Amino acid sequence: MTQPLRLYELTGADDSCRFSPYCWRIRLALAHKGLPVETVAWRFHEKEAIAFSGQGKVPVLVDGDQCVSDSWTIAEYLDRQYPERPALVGDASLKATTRFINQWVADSVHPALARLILPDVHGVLDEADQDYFKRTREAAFGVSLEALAGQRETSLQAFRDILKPLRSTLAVQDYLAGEAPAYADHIVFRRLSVGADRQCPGVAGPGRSHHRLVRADARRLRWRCAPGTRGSRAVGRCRA
Ligand SMILES: N[C@@H](CCC(=O)N[C@@H](CS)C(=O)NCC(=O)O)C(=O)O
Repeated sequence: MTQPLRLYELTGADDSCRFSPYCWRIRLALAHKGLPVETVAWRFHEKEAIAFSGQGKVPVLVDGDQCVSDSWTIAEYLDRQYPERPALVGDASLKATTRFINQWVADSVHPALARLILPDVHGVLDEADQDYFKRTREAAFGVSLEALAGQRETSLQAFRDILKPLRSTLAVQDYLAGEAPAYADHIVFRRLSVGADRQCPGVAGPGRSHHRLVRADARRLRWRCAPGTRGSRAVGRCRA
């Protein structure tokens, strides 16, 4: 494999504001595998740019003549395609647990975090995306973005409560995957780091105590992934 892989990632009005946790977990997955990647900034209104993938969401990964979408499918693909490199979802037993974490994050952590950050995300989007984002997210959550902004304190407490099993687990073991980080950790870590991003200062995360958790996680992962994402520069390395 000589050609870098290509990863389509959601971005705000500013090209460097890449806030999608689904895309970031694939960045981490590629770094974990040590695979070079070129990222392509993608916005909600650019559906035709990823139409070749047969669906309308990112992340989309292009690897030579192969195209894969959906973060879980991409992680499985990378393990299948690059078995000689460090495993992401791993053997059958780790994979089963990782699938649960993937689902827990999608069903519980993501909606709770979304209620906190959607109003800010709307503010950092390209103008051409803002109406679509407001309409679809308000329909999905059954509440206006303005009302969500007014419920921040309640949403923050709910979010912290949801993270309790994560805090308890990481108090007694270094990684969700066991002795070394794997895809289970990548799924969760980037979800938590929303709002701790220097690239997206317009998106306020869950606050300082939460940032302490993120910093602790960053140390756990020995996070070395260079944040530079402007244009389609390659992603840095992650020594996890
Ligand atoms: N199950 C998918 C979810 C991906 C997803 O929801 N992506 C969002 C960005 S975070 C998206 O592309 N949304 C497009 C839209 O809402 O039109 C995965 O795990 O990759």
